[in-house]
Amino acid sequence: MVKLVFHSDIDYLEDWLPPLRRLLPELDAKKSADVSDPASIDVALIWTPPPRIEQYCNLKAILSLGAGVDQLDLKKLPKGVPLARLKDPSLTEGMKAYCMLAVLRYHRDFHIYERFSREGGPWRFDLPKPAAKRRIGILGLGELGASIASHLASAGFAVAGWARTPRQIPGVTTHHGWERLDALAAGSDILINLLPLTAETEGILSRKLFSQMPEGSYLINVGRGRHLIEDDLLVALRSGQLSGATLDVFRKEPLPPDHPFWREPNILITPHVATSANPETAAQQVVQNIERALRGETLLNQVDRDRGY
Ligand code: NDP
Ligand code: OXD
Repeated sequence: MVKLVFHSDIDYLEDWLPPLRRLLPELDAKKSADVSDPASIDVALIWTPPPRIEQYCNLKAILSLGAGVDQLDLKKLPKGVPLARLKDPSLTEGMKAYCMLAVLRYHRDFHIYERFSREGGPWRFDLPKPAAKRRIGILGLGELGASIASHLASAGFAVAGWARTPRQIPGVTTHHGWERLDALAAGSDILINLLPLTAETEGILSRKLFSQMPEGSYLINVGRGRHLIEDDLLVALRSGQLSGATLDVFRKEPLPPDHPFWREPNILITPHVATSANPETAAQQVVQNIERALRGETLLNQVDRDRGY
């Protein structure tokens, strides 16, 4: 019998249990609220840490329910327990669709036609720009960023990306290191953030970065809310330095009803739905990692806890 604790306020054990049990019939999985003996638990499958995580003193692995792990607050997790994040085709497929939709909305001026439709006109248009003349910059070229970059490049856009270390992606111009961030920003008519939240990347979407982007450009933030300095975005939008922002992630979620973003005309808000893992496919990686953890092996997609992603 393998004992697993499940903890999340956005995912349901009822969705995960059938595909997990199909692959691992001897699994005994409980929600954190139903665990009476934390010391008996082998593995944690969690979005955020369960209450009293320090009492789960025999954990062999912590498995994130997300691609990101910052929400687990790495410093507070028990030391020495390996941590893995999710990589799954369902996550990539959802993010590709979201980013393509958000890019096309700006590229084909739908954000302007939405306003004209609400306001009763005018009947006015600009001729569409060819995709090859629309420069898309992507911060983060990992599992998601690299796929989104290739997807947009194959749709004809001029795509560039930025990572920490050198990356090669056919059809995509790549930059790496802080000294190349200005070049990426200066060539981004639309900038997509797909970085993990770490001590280094927190606050990267700032006045400084916006001032390096072309006047009238757009931001799409699907990374994390703490990548963005919120007041700097409002200043950039109100001055016209940026023309619009599509935001899926926020410092505080749900976004409070009195937050100024709700009333900013050039911000489109989505409630952290850019993508999510489908338990039917992602269960395979979870079970492989449970088996690896029990054998004392390195996990698939194991997180470097010092690096933060
Ligand atoms: P990966 O870990 O696969 O990729 C991270 C990328 O960011 C890598 O290319 C990495 O560079 C780069 N990076 C990290 N730190 C730096 C730095 N200091 N400077 C420059 N580049 C850096 O992550 P994923 O692609 O799987 O996911 C990215 C993020 O997307 C997640 O962490 C999560 O926050 C967010 N996300 C949001 C979702 C939503 O619904 N809104 C859903 C899923 C994920 P290198 O290649 O050199 O290591
Ligand atoms: C994730 C997310 O990190 O949904 O997977 O944000």
